[in-house]
Amino acid sequence: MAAPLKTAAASAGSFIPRAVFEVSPSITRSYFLGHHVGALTSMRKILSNIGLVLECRDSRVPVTSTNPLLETALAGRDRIIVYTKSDLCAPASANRWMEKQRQLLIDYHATRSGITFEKENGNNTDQDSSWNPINSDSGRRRARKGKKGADDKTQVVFTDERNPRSIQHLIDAIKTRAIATDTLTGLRALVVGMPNAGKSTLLNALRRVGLSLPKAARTGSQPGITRKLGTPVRVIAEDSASGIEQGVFVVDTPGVFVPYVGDAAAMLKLSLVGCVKDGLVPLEVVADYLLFNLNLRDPGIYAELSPPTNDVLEFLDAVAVRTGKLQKGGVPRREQAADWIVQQWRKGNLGLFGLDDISEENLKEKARRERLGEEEHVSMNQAKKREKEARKARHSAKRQATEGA
Ligand SMILES: Nc1nc2c(ncn2[C@@H]2O[C@H](COP(=O)(O)OP(=O)(O)OP(=O)(O)O)[C@@H](O)[C@H]2O)c(=O)[nH]1
Ligand SMILES: [Mg+2]
Repeated sequence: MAAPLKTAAASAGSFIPRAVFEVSPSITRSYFLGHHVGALTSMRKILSNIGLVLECRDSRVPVTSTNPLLETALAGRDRIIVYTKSDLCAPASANRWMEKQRQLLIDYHATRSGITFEKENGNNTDQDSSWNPINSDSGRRRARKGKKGADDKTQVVFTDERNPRSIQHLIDAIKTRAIATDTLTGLRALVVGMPNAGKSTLLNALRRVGLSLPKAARTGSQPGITRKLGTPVRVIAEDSASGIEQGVFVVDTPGVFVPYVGDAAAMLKLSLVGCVKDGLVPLEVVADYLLFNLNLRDPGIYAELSPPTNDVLEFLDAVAVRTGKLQKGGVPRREQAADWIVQQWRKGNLGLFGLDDISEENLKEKARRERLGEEEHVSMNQAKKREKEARKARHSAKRQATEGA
């Protein structure tokens, strides 16, 4: 989601940001690890005991962090799509804009699952109701069955783990499912998603808000913290009076990446949000992509670190000097500076904005392509072949650079 911040020209005089980011097609676009494959296999094995899937996607890349592998592997199960880290998408003051973005995503998923929704009356700026999942009571009133045999299996919720209200709305949505589920053992939900999407944090938050219990899953800022499927953890107590027999349990899972990212720009986005291991795509390239995005919004965001620039080396040198990341003789440590600046953005210290362009036209076009089967799905063999070709291209570019030096 591209947050509505000041325009670059407004705060930087005559500075003109790059309109396009030139990304090398040979960057690594694969991060499919052994434990990703293992996790998929384990998930399939326990699927018959799972009544609900909580599919986490990062709100900063709500479309790019979709994993078709997971969608396919878990197809047919009731599902709630949880857009995590919504606090990092836009400042709290951009309430109306956020609500519009949410509505666009809700409409997109409704189109995908064959449900059409009536638009709400006017602008809903009420913070509390804006968190509502589409199948909450108010959401359900707006839902109408589509013509193509609608199913209402997909719900959409936005969470900020530090906002208990957003977590409570998810709990309410899960409770509705639990009441509708007739089970002697309690509803079991599987929390899935790309690496580092915030799955374990979500499980902990559900437990904290739902039961006032301490965290049960390990979390961390790098991908790959969870390596194995967890044991079921209770997040909602049994409440026979409300029809929730035995309560609700959530099973944490390792993040699963896709075999190959067809679009090089998407790989940059996933690298910037921390979905792949830092360094897989060179940090200076990731920092350059961040600089490109900062400049499109407002180079004033980094005014304390560097004058406005489109040159990443100039930028990193200025950051290194400002933050004391220098080798002997005052030579800037560019890689450290790149790492530092990327971490600052991830923490929300360099503007709150997302990277996918969530416009009505884009989402409609995406839904259309999906309907027609035009979205690219790369098989494992194709992925390996493409990665091999990219590796060759990287090596030959390196060789040419050394020969030319
Ligand atoms: N700002 C913000 N940070 C969050 C939120 N949820 C998770 N995080 C952070 O995102 C990072 C990843 O969280 P995890 O819960 O470990 O992610 P995961 O999906 O379990 O990651 P893997 O197990 O490695 O696949 C951590 O640094 C969390 O603190 C959120 O709602 N807001
Ligand atoms: Mg985890």
